[in-house]
Amino acid sequence: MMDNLKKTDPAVFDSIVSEARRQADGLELIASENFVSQAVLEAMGTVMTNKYAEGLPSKRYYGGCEFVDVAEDLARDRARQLFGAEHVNVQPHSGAQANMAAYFSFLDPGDKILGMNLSHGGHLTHGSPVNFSGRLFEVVAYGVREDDGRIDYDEVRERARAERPKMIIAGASAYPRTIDFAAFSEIAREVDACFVVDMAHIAGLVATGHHPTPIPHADIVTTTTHKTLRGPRGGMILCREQHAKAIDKAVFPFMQGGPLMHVIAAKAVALLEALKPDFSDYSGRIVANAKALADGLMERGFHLVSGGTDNHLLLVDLRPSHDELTGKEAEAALEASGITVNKNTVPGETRSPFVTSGLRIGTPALTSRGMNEAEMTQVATWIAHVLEAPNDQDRITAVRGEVRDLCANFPLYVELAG
Ligand code: DSN
Repeated sequence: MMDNLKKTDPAVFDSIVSEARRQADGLELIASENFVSQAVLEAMGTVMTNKYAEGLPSKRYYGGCEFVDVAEDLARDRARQLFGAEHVNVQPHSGAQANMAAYFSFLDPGDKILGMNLSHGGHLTHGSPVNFSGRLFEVVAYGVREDDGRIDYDEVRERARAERPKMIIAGASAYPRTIDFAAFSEIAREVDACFVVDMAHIAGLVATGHHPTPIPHADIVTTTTHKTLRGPRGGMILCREQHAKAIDKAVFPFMQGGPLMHVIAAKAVALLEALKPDFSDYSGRIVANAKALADGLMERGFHLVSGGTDNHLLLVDLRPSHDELTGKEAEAALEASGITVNKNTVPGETRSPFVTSGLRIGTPALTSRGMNEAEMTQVATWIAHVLEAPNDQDRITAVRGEVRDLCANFPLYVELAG
């Protein structure tokens, strides 16, 4: 496999093989990552990367688009079917760009938006001052309640009434609980705000009914395609027919040039996979695995924000159980043990975002490898063991070996990792 690449550019070839081996030999618990199928990988590595196709199927600015049109139409039709949406644009290169297009289909610079506080689980593009969203719009934020780590819908309503934002955005990158989209929608309607949902993290759960859908409640729904949805890295926007023109124009020509047709072809493949019954089983197992991991960690003394999880991720607040241990140190000790997670701020955070007091842990990728609750309990045991003595190199080496043995029982990309 990849003989031409190996010959032309051995350095890049080696980096790819090493990355494949890293993915295969370790436990991937970053909540936003997943492993695409071989079919999705194949679609991405094709001649469709050669084609310029500004515009939409049958309405392009270049000739020769008849075959990329087929792939894009398949992606759009399948996404509409999967999510029950009236209109879909599959061209955004990423979730951030999907959000930018969604905002600019409704807003002008300087308008006010209400989004979730990043340190409470929101996302950079929901109004962070270091992101375009915080630079171009006036931002007010809502968060979670300190005592139970849940979104405070009363606070959202109060803020919305007091601030009269032009847009409210719901969705999160580190929120372990079900989001009440109907409640958000009611608030948005009351203050005459446009309601946008960023369902990037939970898209696969939404597609299969393992999280309530935002589609009937939101004006616009954005997502990435590579998290729980298990497609190629990219973005997508779903909306009601009445917003279709504004969304399509905000994607192109406002925000992007040529779409990545090889990625759109791979999105079509992933969406076909997501329509199959076994994807629903897979999504259910993601949630069951997250619950098993949460239970395993709580039994071993860890404190989870909100006391558990309803979805694919959990957020560990290290302060009550490991007062001196930072998220940064915990991430490094686990990484050395073959367990990849990311440090994360927690509600009421007292450390910097580069240090943090928390860990975000998610189950989509390990579930794709076929792991189940028994393996999650084992992972919880290893995490507790390593974090009890994060500087103990012998302990880290021993766990690294055990992790490698477990991974060998759940092979991944065998041809690549060798
Ligand atoms: N970087 C993604 C995540 O990890 O949640 C969000 O964009």
